[in-house]
Amino acid sequence: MKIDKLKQIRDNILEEIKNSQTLEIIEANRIKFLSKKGEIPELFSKIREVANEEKKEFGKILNKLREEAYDLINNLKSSFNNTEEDKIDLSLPGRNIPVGKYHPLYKMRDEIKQIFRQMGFSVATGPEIETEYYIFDALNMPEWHPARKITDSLYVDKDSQLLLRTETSSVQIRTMEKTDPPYRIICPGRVYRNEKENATHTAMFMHCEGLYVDENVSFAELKGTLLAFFKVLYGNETKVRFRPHYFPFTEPSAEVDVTCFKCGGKGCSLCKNSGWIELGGCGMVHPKLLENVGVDSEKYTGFAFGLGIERLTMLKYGINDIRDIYENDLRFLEQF
Ligand code: FA5
Repeated sequence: MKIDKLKQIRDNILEEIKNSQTLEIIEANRIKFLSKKGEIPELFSKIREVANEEKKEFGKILNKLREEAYDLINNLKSSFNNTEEDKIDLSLPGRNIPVGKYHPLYKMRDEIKQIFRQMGFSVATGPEIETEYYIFDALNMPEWHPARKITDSLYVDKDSQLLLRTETSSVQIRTMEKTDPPYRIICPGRVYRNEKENATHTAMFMHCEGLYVDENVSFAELKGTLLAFFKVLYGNETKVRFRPHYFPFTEPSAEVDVTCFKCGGKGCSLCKNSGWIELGGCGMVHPKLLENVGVDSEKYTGFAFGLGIERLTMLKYGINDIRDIYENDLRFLEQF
């Protein structure tokens, strides 16, 4: 074979490779020209037929052709990868990334904090695992009180008297121990009770306790504070009733009810036909509690209250079953 003929074959091969339009054609040309039985190795076998004085140049041209063909194919392949497969299409609409929302229970907790802050209360917190002292003894709970039993409370360890707090009143005691009066605090937080669950009760729920202790604090101020709170939360038309009750830590004591949101007060299964839903307990701080923490009960008086945040949430958003709040069903949560 003559050198001129080889040069012509070389130009044709390189031209054909350059014209490869798709990845499949590039691969087909690689096999056609560079594989073991491909056209370029085939040309190497023709060296035998070349005149002796041209053999050297023939070999040089062939080696260069093999190199060029190899580089060309590799470059074409990588340019195809960049332009076809990894290409970013800027005209495509963006993907919707779902954004989380604030849980209705926490919305309510923050609203409660906001309302009481405006009335001059500050927020106090404390541990969820408590000793019997802070849950029962300091709160004037008699030895016989059913809440002390494991059937009512969830003990971490009965022997060491450690239990999950059943109310956040323990935070009130801890606060009064640390500082001198006056106190004006709310204590929102999780509490735990050994309860059977139903539409209005769960074993873990959120409490918001409040405490106001100063000179000459009266029951009228307690009523006024809670009434103002409920009116800001539910609107001016809200009706609240105070029912006499017994709590060991307050005297006198009352339970606070608000008109049932489901039946509007007519009576239904949710409110057990009473027309009212119980939202909390309250009363004037028992003098023994003040003495337990070294506060002069002759000089200071105070009121305390405890509200269930789930019940407040149910009333605000018309939720019929408290368990919906904890089931994390997106169809429920997305409504808020
Ligand atoms: C108490 O826990 C008293 N510590 C409240 C109190 C504080 C009275 C300060 C006086 C002075 P009670 O057990 O009733 O009270 O609970 C208060 C509120 O928590 C109830 O009115 C109700 O709204 C809510 N609650 C009680 N038990 C549950 C439960 N299992 N699931 C959901 N909410 C509950």
